[in-house]
Amino acid sequence: MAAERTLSIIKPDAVAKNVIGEIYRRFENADLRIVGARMVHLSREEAEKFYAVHSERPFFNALVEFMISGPVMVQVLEGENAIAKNRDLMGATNPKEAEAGTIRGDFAESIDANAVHGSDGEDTAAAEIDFFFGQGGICPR
Ligand code: RTP
Ligand code: MG
Repeated sequence: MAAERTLSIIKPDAVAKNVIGEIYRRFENADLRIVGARMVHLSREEAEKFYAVHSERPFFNALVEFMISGPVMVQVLEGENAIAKNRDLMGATNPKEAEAGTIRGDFAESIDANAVHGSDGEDTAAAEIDFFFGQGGICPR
């Protein structure tokens, strides 16, 4: 299978916990390469745009508030089956349901402060990578 790319975000809770390196280690151990990365403190407008698909959901405001509460670390992961592989590494959305050994199982506090975001399909991966890296910043190897 050809190499695939996905967008990953280490959310404000995990950045505050100083576990960026721990999470990067898990990507690398799973043979995912970081081919682009930037740290950003999202504005409300950016967070609302990024999560626009959820704009009608009851948790939308809490999600946006949380995502702008501190800086996030954004990366493009590349590798075989990268989208599904990253979702497996992340674990269940609700950390109460996430298995130990997954990123959320080990680092997430709550369904809002759940440590990481990962694209959920080919179309969203392409759109989310474009959102953060459309002006450049990906370094293929
Ligand atoms: P993400 O997009 O952040 O990778 O997470 P996900 O695919 O596992 O979950 P998704 O359904 O896309 O929801 C996006 C984020 O919204 C928050 N959420 N809160 N209170 C709730 O019922 C609820 N449901 C979702 C979570 O922070 C989730 O990561
Ligand atoms: Mg999602």
